[in-house]
Amino acid sequence: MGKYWNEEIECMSREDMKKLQSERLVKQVKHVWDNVPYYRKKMEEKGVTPDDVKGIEDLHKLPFLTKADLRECYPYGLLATPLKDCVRIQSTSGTTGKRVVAFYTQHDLDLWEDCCARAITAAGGTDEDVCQVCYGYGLFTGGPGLNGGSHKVGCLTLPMSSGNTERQIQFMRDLGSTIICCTPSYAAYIGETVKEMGLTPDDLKLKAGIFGAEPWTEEMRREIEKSLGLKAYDIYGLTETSGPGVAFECEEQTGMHINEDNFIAEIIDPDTGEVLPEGSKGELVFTSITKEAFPLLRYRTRDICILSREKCSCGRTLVKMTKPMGRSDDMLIIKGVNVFPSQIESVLLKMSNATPNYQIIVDRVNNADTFEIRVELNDDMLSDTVKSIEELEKKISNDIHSILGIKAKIRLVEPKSIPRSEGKAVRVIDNRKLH
Ligand code: DLL
Repeated sequence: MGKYWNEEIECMSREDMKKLQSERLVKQVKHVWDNVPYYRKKMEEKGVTPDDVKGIEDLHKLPFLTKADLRECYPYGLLATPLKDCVRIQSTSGTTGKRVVAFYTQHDLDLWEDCCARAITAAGGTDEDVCQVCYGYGLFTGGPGLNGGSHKVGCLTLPMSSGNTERQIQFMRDLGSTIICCTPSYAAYIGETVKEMGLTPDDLKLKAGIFGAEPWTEEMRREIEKSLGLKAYDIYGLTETSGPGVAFECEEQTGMHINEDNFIAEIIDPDTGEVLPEGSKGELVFTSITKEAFPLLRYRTRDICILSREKCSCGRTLVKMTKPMGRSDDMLIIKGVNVFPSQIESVLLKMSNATPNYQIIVDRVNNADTFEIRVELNDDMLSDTVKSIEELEKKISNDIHSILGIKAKIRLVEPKSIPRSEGKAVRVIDNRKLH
């Protein structure tokens, strides 16, 4: 088995790739126009018809699609094939309101798994490997995506899902796992547990890790590589465009190659929507040109990054994206869960004795996220008993937990102690040094 999963595509000349993308885009625009009334309306509003799109040079004429469109169309409004042709649904990790649901035909699943197979192959995976998948399985795309990719490559696949860390390590030792796939924070935790169990990386056979779904630093990469004795590869993706495998890292470890035969990437100015020249930092926008069931045209990811076409030593010609450097909306990813400050605000606003003055403080201690919410009491509460203040703390904590699925440390603070702002309120203090 070679070092590429699909050499023809991964090392294709720019000219040929442009041609392929153009052909697929023209077909996709027609497919969407014919089958998704919501999209046709958006295009009509912008005065564009499929005839106006003759190749990727016309991509900029199409309207953007955002998460708000997806919410509005929930659940079936953007479906481009008959429901009977769909075989799978996956969903985002956000836990409130309307989730984003993505649909897949068998062909869509095939292409998605193929993207993951490219990532595993780029990390050195072959049919000789034992691949332990410890991303969550279920609606989250991490487990199912890498599981499918691992099968394609022919690895012996361990569908572990996350959690039960000692058992993970036991299996790793008993079955000689050589590749592990999970979030970087979970990888770091596994590394710590290995040490606590009195083991060293020499007791394991791991050679590669495929880590993504959340931001992580180069420092964290080195730490994980040391604690588990492997080479750590980044992987990127989002539910809306399929899941993991939209982009993957090669041995050079300097950014992720985007699977351009399936996704056209653009960088735009998040404020004006203007397409930025190559090398600029801006919001990543994807157009899926091969998806049948849930094809998104010009979908705004909100992830901020830079694209680069510099020659890569691995031989791949696929454009590379840097690690996402933040988001253009206010979404935080805490302990792997998507959190919008507005969700916290709405919990607080439902309580009569808490004020909407709050601050979210996020940090990373020993590679695990910490999550604290400071809430200002109103003046009336000051005269209350300690017991009733404790009760309020508990109530906020429980409500936040039931909405987000993760626990926050609640700290009630004195009236007027949270700094006021004359411009935008600083709701979030993110001390995680991720970039
Ligand atoms: O996180 C898909 C995935 C699973 C990717 C497993 C990689 C591995 P969502 O839950 O829809 O999908 O979250 C997508 O997560 O817009 C980014 O903000 C963030 N994200 C994903 N991968 C990375 C990464 C999956 N490698 C959102 N580095 C995206 C930084 C990442 N952020």
